[in-house]
Amino acid sequence: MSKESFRASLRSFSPGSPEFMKIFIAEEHLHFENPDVQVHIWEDGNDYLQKLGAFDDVHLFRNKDGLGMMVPDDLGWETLPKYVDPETIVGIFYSNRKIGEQLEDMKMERLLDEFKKVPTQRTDIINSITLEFSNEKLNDVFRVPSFVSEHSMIQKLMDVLTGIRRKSKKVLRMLETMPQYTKFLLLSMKGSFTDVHIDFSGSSVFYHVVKGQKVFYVAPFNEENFEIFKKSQLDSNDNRWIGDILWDKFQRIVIGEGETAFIPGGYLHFVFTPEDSIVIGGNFLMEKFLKRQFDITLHEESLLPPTTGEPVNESHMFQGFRNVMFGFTEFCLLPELKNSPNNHLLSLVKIMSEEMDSEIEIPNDWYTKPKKESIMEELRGVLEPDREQGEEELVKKKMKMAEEEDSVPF
Ligand SMILES: O=C(O)CCC(=O)C(=O)O
Ligand SMILES: [Fe+2]
Repeated sequence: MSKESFRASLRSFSPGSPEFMKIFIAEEHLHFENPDVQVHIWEDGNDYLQKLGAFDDVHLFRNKDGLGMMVPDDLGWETLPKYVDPETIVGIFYSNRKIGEQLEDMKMERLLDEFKKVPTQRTDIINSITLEFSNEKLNDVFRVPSFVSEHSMIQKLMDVLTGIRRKSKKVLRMLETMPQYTKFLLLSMKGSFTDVHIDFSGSSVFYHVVKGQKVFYVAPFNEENFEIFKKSQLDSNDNRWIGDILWDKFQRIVIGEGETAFIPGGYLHFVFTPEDSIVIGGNFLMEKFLKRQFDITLHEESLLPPTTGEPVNESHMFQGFRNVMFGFTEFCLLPELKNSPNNHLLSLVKIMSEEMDSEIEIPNDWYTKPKKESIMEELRGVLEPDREQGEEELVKKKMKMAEEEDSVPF
């Protein structure tokens, strides 16, 4: 059918529902093309830095050689119990059910049993995309692509903190509670559908298909797309599918077995799984996308209920994003700037000082308000050297801060 009738027929059903999927699957491969979206396809990961370039576009590596990523050769459906404790509780998502009836938890063992059923025996389509495997055996035999460890702001912060010889209580606490988002194991049944979203805090993504196949539909982060996305999420009266509203912006990308995709921060995407799939993927914050990471976080925070307490959809957020920004500023950005000032660092200072807010309190805050204020003050001092206090005063302030450091009640 024509694109317009395909679109129109999808409009009658809710995204991901069995009726929607029946239509979608028949023709999805024909109707999502946006020549403005660049997808670079590479044979392998050798010279990945050169290939990724400024990392403004999506990249697909047919083969993981050269990426510096380590994945066990025998990883598959039969060997999963060896790598993930069968007792581990896994968050799952019933892709075919109504919103409100989708989320559940189950043991890994049971989840794998569900995958053993042939598709015709299955009553539900299960998509499990939230298992972070740092605490599983898989962690010992997996290594993220070098690009991720080299560009992750969290990794940089971890490295600096780990290198501190006499660690204050605060530093130890930071290391213990550092957000971990680079290692997810995704198990998706054939027919799974993940609706249009932007990954939490505008984080960038690597996505390696171990078994099966995934189809991504991606639209770049730009003002227009982001505005439409925000509006559609905020307006509860508008129940049109955002995929329909932004239809022509999406480009379809097939990620086959053994292939690895890199997606820059902020890209809108939705995902269809044509075959049972095992994926290892992860999210990382990048200096390059600092501003949009703040913009997207602010939007996510605006969706939280206005009441205090635990936000309902907190699990979909980069928990501790603001902790990481203050930590990064204190331990990476400001010291680096003192050692070797350059324009890149100055541009980060400018964004940090505009976007960070000492008034915002988050669950498990690493920083007290006065400490946040003093970091903000230091940032302003960098931008407006006239404001900078005399050397003596600065030393005094630093000593006071150091004293405070160990008295922060965690
Ligand atoms: O594989 C999927 O179904 C969704 C992947 C994704 O976009 C995510 O986890 O953010
Ligand atoms: Fe995603």
